[in-house]
Amino acid sequence: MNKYTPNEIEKKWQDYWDEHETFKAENDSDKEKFYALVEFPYPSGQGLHVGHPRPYTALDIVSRMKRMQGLNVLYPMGWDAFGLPTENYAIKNKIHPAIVTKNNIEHFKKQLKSIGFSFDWSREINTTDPEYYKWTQWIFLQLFKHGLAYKKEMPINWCPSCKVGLSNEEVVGGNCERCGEEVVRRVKSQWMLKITEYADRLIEDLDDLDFIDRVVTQQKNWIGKSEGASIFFSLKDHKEKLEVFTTRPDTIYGATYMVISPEHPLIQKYKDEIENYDELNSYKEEVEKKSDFERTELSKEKTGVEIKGLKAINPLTEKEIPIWISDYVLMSYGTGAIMAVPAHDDRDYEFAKKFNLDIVPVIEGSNVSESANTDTSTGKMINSGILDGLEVKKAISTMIDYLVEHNLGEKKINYKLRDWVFSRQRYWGEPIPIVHCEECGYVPLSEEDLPLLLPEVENYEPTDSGESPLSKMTDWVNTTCPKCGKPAKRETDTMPQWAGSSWYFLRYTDPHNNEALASKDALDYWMPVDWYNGGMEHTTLHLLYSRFWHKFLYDIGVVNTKEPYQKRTSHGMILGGNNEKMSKSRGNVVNPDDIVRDYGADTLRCYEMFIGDFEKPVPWSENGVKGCRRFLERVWNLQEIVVDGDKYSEDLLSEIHKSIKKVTNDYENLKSNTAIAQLMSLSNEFSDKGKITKEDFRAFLILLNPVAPHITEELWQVCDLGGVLNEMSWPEYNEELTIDNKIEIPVQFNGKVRFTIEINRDSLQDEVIKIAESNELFEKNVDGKNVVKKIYIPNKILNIVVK
Ligand code: ANZ
Ligand code: ZN
Repeated sequence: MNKYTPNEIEKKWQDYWDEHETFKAENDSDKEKFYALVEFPYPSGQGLHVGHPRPYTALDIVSRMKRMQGLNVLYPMGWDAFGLPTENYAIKNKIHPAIVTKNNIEHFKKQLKSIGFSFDWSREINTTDPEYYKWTQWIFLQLFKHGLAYKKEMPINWCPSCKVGLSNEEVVGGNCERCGEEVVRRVKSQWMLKITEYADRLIEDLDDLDFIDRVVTQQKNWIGKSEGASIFFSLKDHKEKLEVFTTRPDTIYGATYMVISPEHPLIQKYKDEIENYDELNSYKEEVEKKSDFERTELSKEKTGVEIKGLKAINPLTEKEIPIWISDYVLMSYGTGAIMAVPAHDDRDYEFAKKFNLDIVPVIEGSNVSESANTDTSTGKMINSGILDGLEVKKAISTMIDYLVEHNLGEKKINYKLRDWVFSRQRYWGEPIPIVHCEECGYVPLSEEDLPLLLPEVENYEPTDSGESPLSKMTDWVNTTCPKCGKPAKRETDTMPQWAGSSWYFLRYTDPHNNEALASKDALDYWMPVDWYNGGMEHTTLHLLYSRFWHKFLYDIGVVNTKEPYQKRTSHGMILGGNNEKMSKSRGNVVNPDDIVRDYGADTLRCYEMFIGDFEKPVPWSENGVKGCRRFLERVWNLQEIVVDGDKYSEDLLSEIHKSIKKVTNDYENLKSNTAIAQLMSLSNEFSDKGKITKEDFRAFLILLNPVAPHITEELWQVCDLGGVLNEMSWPEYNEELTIDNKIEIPVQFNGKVRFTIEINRDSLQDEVIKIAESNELFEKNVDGKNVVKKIYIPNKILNIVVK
């Protein structure tokens, strides 16, 4: 027997698969399809990380199994290659970002190939390829033509270090998601996409999908649908109404003051009447430096200024109440104004305490100040005029009816979701195919002029004014208006990183199409993606954005499914050995190349699947890697005990059928860890027995193949098992043979379980009683009394009645 030499074997089979296009998916096929998708990587300069292979292996296992089950499987890979790190690297090292990208992709691809994933490489895509981004631009034009892309002066989140505008999603805890720098606000004219128009559908259509619960919850929370009412408060001595949004119209009798956002237009409008305008203005200037996150943090000390010279009237109590400005009310949510109910809202309570404002409880026993009960969702209304005595729920609907009837307000639904800021003032992104003409405004390029290529620039540095580097390219910027032919200027902002990934799964179905983003036939056949696995960090960004684009493409008849992905799962992170996130600075990074070199790709794959529950984060362990290598060594040695025989060994029959059932189900449910444990146990039985038939070994190798594709192919060949493994069919099991013949049943005495016995399934009553009586605990429990009854419920329980 030869030694197990993964480096030789693995290369050999990878070349074989390449040469035979083993994993090529067919577009014109009568077979049932299965589309498995993993998030395509950003080809960074660091190369592959051991975190990448975890999800890739998990769906590789599913893909390999499904192929052997007779399905036409599409399992593609590509590159999400526009983005800041590449641009920053290009700036620093004075290399064109396209070249940096090309080099990084080469490196990534080599690494991925060395791990033996069954990707269909003939469908590789790259978002920075003009043949690809032509269609990203095409989709943008459709959005524009349908009124879903518009330009707006927006206070945006600005990262002073990256010199780039960030979407809310890219601001984490008030800091830039990429570099960690504190984000400030800045007003810029930005391209926006109207994702809010799809808010309801993005929530409702989740019901028909097979997404894991935490993804569904996070998406719903992010969209943040809240139902309530708009209420109009009058300004004293004016016709003006101040509109607020509240989810609790029932608490209106407790509204003792109002708070408006420091940016609220009311202040400008009544500038002349307001006595302390300067004070308000300087407060506003302070506030503008803060992010929304900081402003609304619960624990923060409350600040604010009362507006002198303006008062509001509570429409129900008809009392005159003060109006304040405070940073905790955001201009970007609801109407930018609230009625403050300090007795039942934490922020209002702290604010009222600090500034000595009236606090009037309106729900019995659920005052914020009485910390014993702060649940305001139930209880009886008090101090509340027409609502007195009503339950909260009833009070809400009663108040809404009252407000509507008296023209004081209306039912209202609000969303936390904001429109998507779609411009970046950077070079390395898709150019936005729009021209600005003094006469015609924003004019789309004609579709024949796509792709609009990124021009070559000398310098990729963003300008200090925050304009894109493209703005310095006057030759490129100055153009003619596609509509009237007069001089016009090109848009110099580029698209954000999320653009290319918002539709890439469509391109995989037909990646070389020049006429359309993909052919109708290809889309009809392959969509939706049957199973998409990706990181939880992409739940509110990529996953939501791509669902939005897909729904739009559905509306305009480009795709035939409402949703892009039928099923969504997510993996836990692989941490460093010290349980911390792997990072260069912590010095705990493991390079997959080293593991492949020292132990082999099959060991890496096996270890990443055996390491723990797929959904949970888990620390890396070199010992665990060694354990998996030892397992594969034992598998390698099994070739010594294989003898001729085209049937399963009689005494392994049950164990093999059980393994087929368990492994098949486990793979299907992302439980490869327990599947591998089952195969370890089966291989032990094989070696204990000392002799197995070829058929025994065939079943075992096929089951292990999705996890360890190289060693299993090699053993198949070495043992002369016929053909090549990947062309075999997945083994079937016989349910009857998987059922354990031995079962345990409890024995009760006067209704209490005293011990259990092991019996053969379907034994006769007499045999069962005999076994029970022979147990030493039987006489002890009879305890000298008379046995008056013995009741046996087959395969379930034996009841003994003593008196
Ligand atoms: C009165 C009230 C009484 C409120 C009470 C809450 C509890 P969600 O669920 O997040 O939609 N609010 C409205 N607009 C706001 C803004 N621009 N900035 C800050 N807060 C704002 O929350 C809705 C509630 O948040 C609204 O209902 C309003 O306070 C506040 F016992 O009105 B409520
Ligand atoms: Zn024009």
